[in-house]
Amino acid sequence: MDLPLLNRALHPIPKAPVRIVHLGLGAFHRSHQAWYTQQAGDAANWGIAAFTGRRPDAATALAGQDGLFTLVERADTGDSFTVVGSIVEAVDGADIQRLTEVMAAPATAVVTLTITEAAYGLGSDGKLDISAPEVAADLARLGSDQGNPATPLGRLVLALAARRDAGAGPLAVVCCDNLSSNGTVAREAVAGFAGAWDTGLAAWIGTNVSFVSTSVDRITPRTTGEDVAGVQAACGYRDSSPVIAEPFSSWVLSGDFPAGRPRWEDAGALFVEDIEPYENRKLWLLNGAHSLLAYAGQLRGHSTVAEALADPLCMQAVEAFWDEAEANLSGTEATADLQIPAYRAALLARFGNARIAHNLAQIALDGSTKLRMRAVPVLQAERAAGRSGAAAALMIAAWMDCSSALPGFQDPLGDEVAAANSLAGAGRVRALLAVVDPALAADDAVVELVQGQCGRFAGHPASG
Ligand code: CS2
Repeated sequence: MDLPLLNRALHPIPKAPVRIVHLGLGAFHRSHQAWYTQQAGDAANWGIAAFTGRRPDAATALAGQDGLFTLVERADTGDSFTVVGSIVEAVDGADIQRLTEVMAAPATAVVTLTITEAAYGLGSDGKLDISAPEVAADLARLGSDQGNPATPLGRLVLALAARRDAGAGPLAVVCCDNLSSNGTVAREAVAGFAGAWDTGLAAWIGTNVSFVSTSVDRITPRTTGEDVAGVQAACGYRDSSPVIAEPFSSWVLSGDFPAGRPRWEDAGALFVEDIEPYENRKLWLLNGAHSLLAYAGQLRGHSTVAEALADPLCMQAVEAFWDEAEANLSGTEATADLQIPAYRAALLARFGNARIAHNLAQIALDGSTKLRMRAVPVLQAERAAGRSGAAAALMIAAWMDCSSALPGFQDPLGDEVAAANSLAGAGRVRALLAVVDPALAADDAVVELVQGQCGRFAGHPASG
């Protein structure tokens, strides 16, 4: 007998009015912001219109089940299942007409973004590169009124123009990508984009749009066919699009919401004045270890985070990197609140949850962008303190080794990476380092340090 498809008749979660627009409808948005919104005490007032980024099919699947999906919280002891209903519209990101309509509605108060680190189009100087081909193409489309923008930033800027034209008032843009000072990065990227198209719009954004910085956390591996079958067997309905996540979640936010926001604190979100220590803790300890495991682990023949962590060589590298990171997380007012030893212990347990098959290949994507947030600041801080930064350098070296050793290696700056890999010795290391951070590449001592760390995992496959 065919089981019914998940829908709002089966699961009567009322549809809240749209007050949040999300760009980048993927698994992480659903396990994180959509879940927090559903848990807020005033959830009935806050519906999300979520637009896809790279996967338009995600909208079709969700729209077919009224925006509902099952969140599978996967502990090492078992699964629990929650139906999430805060997404009330799931829309193809190319549907600019619907995007501009919802953004021009005065009820819309918040825009959340999970568009990936690489989508902010930052060059190695940390600024929007308006000459990047996809940005330039969007600017040409906007300038000539021919065709709709295709990048998330271009779409957001066009939608903000619609809001200005409608006189719909201020709102908050909440960046939920893993970047340091992500609110500031989003503001600069949006302002850079808008300014290159319409300076009046850039000025309007400057006074009407608040860019909120956040540190987001919830490990959310890709859903597999087995997961889909598991939900069907456990829940008695069909869900073509469940999301798997660890039970842990965290959201730290800092900034203004001029048109209001859901009471996310009811679900445990933390609102702080100074977000930097929280961001650094997350980006360096969690994401830094992830990238290190992604590169070192794949070189050692592992596929998942839990497998890599069980390899003493990888584990040792993670602990050494954490020691370096921790040395640079102390000394702030928030240090005591950060509870670094407990955080490190919790991370080991989270990474070790073998029921979460978190693929190293997925984490390894977009390395040059990610290393700028995860390895470079620790390396710089260590060297500024007169120490070597060898463990942070090892993460960068492992990325370099993967870039030449792993078939199908991908990077947003893939052409530069390939060109660098056609060189040899210190020249290769310097050119690869320049892809990540030109200032580091200009430092002979750092080039030598990183070169000395290359090959530490390659050629030493884990036994078994
Ligand atoms: C991971 C993150 O893929 C990656 O780069 O490090 O997606 C990580 O799982 C999340 O930030 C956890 O909150």
